[in-house]
Amino acid sequence: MKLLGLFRILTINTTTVCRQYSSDTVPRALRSLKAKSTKNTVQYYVDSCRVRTIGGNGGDGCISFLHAWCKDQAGPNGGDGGHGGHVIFQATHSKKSLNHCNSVIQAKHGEKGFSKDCDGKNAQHIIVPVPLGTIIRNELGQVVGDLQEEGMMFLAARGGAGGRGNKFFLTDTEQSPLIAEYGAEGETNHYYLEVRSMAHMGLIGFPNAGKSTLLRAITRARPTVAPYPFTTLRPHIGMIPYDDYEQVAIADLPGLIPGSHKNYGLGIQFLQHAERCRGLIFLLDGSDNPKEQYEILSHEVKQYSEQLSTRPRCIVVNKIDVPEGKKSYQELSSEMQVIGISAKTGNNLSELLSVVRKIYDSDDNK
Ligand SMILES: Nc1nc2c(ncn2[C@@H]2O[C@H](COP(=O)(O)OP(=O)(O)OP(=O)(O)O)[C@@H](O)[C@H]2O)c(=O)[nH]1
Ligand SMILES: [Mg+2]
Repeated sequence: MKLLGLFRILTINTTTVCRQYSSDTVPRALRSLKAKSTKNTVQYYVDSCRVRTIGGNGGDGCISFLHAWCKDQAGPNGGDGGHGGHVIFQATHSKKSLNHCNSVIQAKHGEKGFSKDCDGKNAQHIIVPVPLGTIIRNELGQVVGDLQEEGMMFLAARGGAGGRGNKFFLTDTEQSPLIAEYGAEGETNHYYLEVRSMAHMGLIGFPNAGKSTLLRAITRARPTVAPYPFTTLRPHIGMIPYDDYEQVAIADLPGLIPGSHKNYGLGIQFLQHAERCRGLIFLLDGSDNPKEQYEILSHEVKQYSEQLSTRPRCIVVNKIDVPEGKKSYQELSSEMQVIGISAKTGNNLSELLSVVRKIYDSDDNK
């Protein structure tokens, strides 16, 4: 019935609209009744940040004397203050970025001591989870921590010790001490945190070269693939399983363009994720002058770090399924050692995987 009613209304409306048009009046635009999405579509990926870590202060000791009904001056009974909490960074695989890291991390203070020998409560430590492979630098830029393994911890700021109450100062000669300690102040330190992904191989290439397509083809990672530049805005890591149960991690990094070292495009700062890699895969788009791409990419990597540019590398020409790709691959293979693949159709991926394994196994890079 309802449907029928709706149909009737629709038919009536069409006729009225036609009539309105004919009588030269402008139809009113309809507003959508559905509420607009309030979801924030902006993506953030923080892989380096500066934090101030503040340990909690210790609780003050207490000055107190016991007065019992049977003994008026039963002696001092002021308890000690509790210790302040520490701030600790702990490496965990469940975090991939530093988005959750606040710029100031303050631990709780210890509780003060109480009368009747009651000690104050120690404050809980604050444990901040950080991604595996986080590097911690002090204010001078020196590396003071490198959290490479699951569960590794770095003590960023110690909490202050609790002050002692007057009970502690009771001696043979001093039966009614009127002294107690203040709790110590917690440390305040500044650190720079920097995430360096724990991948064995890094994929470097121009935007749209097919890095994400290749990662999807050889691993179970699912980075977005699209025919426009800068689809990938943060590193993605996938694992290649080999039949001897060894797993090699590959990182898909955002694309580089000419002048990346001058912060063009997304810049070269994502190359910090390639710093731990044993080797680099230069993925060239076969359909768009791969030789020039290779020269630009080598230059950009060298601008970032001389040491990174000396890592073992394999040069891969992608998109050999299209005629231009195949042609430029044949031209380039006469000049240098390159592997021609098609990430989309899965052509020749096994050769690439065996070269990746050789680089992974090369002793001097372990
Ligand atoms: N014909 C063909 N197209 C490919 C191949 N590999 C990737 N593509 C296409 O190239 C386009 C870009 O692929 P992506 O994998 O998103 O490229 P990307 O290098 O990750 O790009 P960014 O994330 O922007 O840096 C997509 O439309 C893919 O379908 C290939 O082997 N052959
Ligand atoms: Mg991509």
